[in-house]
Amino acid sequence: VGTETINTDIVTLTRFLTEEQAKHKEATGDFTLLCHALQFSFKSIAYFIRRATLINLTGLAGSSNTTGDDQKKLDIIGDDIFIAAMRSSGRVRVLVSEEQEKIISFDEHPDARYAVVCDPIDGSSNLDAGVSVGTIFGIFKLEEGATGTEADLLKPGTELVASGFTMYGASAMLVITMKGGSVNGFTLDNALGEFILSHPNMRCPQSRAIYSVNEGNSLYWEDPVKEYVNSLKYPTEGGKPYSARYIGSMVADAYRTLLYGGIFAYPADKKSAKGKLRILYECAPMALVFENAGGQAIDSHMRRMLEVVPEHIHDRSGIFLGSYNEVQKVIDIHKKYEK
Ligand code: P6P
Repeated sequence: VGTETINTDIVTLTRFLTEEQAKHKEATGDFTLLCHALQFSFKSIAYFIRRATLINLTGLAGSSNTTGDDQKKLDIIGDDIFIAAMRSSGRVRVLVSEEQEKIISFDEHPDARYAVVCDPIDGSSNLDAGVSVGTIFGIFKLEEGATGTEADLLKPGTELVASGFTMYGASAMLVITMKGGSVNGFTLDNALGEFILSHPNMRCPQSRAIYSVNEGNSLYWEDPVKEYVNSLKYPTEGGKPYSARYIGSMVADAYRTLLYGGIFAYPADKKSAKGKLRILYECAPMALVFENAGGQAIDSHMRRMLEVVPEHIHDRSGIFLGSYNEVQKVIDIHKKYEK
């Protein structure tokens, strides 16, 4: 291979974060250190997921370790890794995890100014099937004087400082965006142990005839949702029907939608009046990514997802997100039902 084809100016996540920090003269470096702890947790989780498949399939290391502890489920391992990384960063005051009923306050770091919300391993029920699972995260900066109580965390996604998600597939992917910034994709080079910028400035296509929803819930859908989905499947103006793509793992469905375009929906319905997905660590972080990539994200009341305020840390919401024009179709159809 000629040397001219080898990229010797690789942008790692570490370099990207350093360059980002340099753009903000007032930056203390705390956010950068927090992101380094984040990326370490992603590398560790990626490692365990790769090994877990091997362990489960081949029984390597047996069902318990030398001290007789039960083999932890991956969600617990992922959660433990994430909590340890956030705690040891010394930059996080409080953490919300899908795996933890209550908030986790790091009282040993009373001056830390960041709050992190996360789903350490979203979609973990799909793990045995080899489906991509991932971590979804959001970062808030606490108000001056806030001590990181639950009330400090009931914020709209518009106050997110950054958010993103990872996808632990053949090679781990990380998609991250800062408030008012672009969306950047990084691929984990397992040999280097570095996330490499592979998808700079990701833009969600404005339209795409792909819809991603669990049609197994259609019995429970409200009329506007039924009319909307039927308009894609049985087009009246002579267009071709949309393609259906549903993986059942939010990070995988979201990543495909970000890359190819289309729409992902988990509507609130008669069975789940508030929807299934959690506002703080699934809907809001994803909504920030899609808005920063030129897409849209709304809830089942057609409100901008980023403006929805959770009533409690595990509060849920319906969500439609993806290509700007595809989400607009949902809004237009719902308008017909407004009283
Ligand atoms: P359903 C996975 O359990 C999850 O939380 C998301 O990752 C995914 O989008 C959704 O639930 C799938 O839910 O009801 O279609 O299986």
